[in-house]
Amino acid sequence: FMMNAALVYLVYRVELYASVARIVVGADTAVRCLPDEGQGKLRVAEACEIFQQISVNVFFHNQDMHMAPTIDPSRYINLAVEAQDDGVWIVTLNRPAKRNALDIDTIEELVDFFSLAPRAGVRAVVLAGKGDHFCAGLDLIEHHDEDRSPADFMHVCLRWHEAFNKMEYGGVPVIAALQGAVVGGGLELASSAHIRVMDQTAYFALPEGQRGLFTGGGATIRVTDLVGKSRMIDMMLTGRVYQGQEAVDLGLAQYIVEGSSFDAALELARKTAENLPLSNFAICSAVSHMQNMSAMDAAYAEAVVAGVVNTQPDARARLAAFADKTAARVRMNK
Ligand code: 1HE
Repeated sequence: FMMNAALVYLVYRVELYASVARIVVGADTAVRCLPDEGQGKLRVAEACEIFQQISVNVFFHNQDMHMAPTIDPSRYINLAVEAQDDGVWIVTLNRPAKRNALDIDTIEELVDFFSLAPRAGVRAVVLAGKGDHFCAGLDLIEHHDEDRSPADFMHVCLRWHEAFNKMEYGGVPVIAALQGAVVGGGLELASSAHIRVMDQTAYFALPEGQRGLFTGGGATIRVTDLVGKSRMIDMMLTGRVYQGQEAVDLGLAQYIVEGSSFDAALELARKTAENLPLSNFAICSAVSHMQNMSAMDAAYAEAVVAGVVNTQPDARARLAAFADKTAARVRMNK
């Protein structure tokens, strides 16, 4: 019995280390991710799967599997956070009486949620605002009352960047559902989402110029990216408002709907959540990173990311379905 047990143990370790070698993950990461030896044997296929996941973590999250966090919706006050069955989460700015103006607590809650989301199994997020307006931007009353120093406000802005960068680069698809005012920092928030859906009431503006302010939440980067430098400067100088189809034509939103932008955003989020998480991770992280690189570096990084994503075991069933003609074909819209 002892001999057999030793043999099984030995084979088990050899199999595991073979798996480790196969995907080039450090042995200490591997050992920390193993089940207790007392818990029984691990088959090669399971070991490979675990290590494939570790490789994803090592490549993309640099996190230990056992540290995967959970999200506790009750911790949020200025946000309403709710999970759906299919891994779609709904995050709602929840200060309608203040037109969802972004005070520092709301920003901290956004940092918290979007820091956890990529490692907590969140497959897509609908970002919404409660009430008639998506978001009125910087909380001007808090800003007035705090009478901040330049250094203080620089740190406020850095927290905004932390939150919005987590959204844009986090790898989890974020679909913004827009209605009413999407202004100032509200537009900076919306432009950090990967998809924006507007209803007929939504309108976009940068009233900073009139308020004696300047954008501090990334509009100079993201809004300029959407509409171009000249239009962005015009919006800031004159307070010009864009709405309706014109806003879509300029790139401020990708969809405009007759009914509820929330319903449409939820539908898109559900569709998105059907993709493999690693594909979504690359789409919602790598594309943004690559925009910041030289073309040569971006092409190299693209090859590396495609090397990992396009060989993921989970994709094989989808490729097989295409090969055996059971997968849906890409067709024209009806
Ligand atoms: C606010 C804010 C706010 C409303 N901070 N409290 N953003 C702006 O310049 C937009 C300022 N807000 C507005 O133009 C309007 O409020 C809205 C078009 C968004 C909505 O209008 P309305 O008529 O529905 O609401 P209201 O009567 O103006 O405001 C209702 C309440 O929300 C009121 O509070 P109450 O306690 O007196 O009832 C408002 O004070 C409050 N409220 N907007 C604080 N923004 C990192 S830098 C970013 C720089 C910027 O974002 S600048 C752009 C700031």
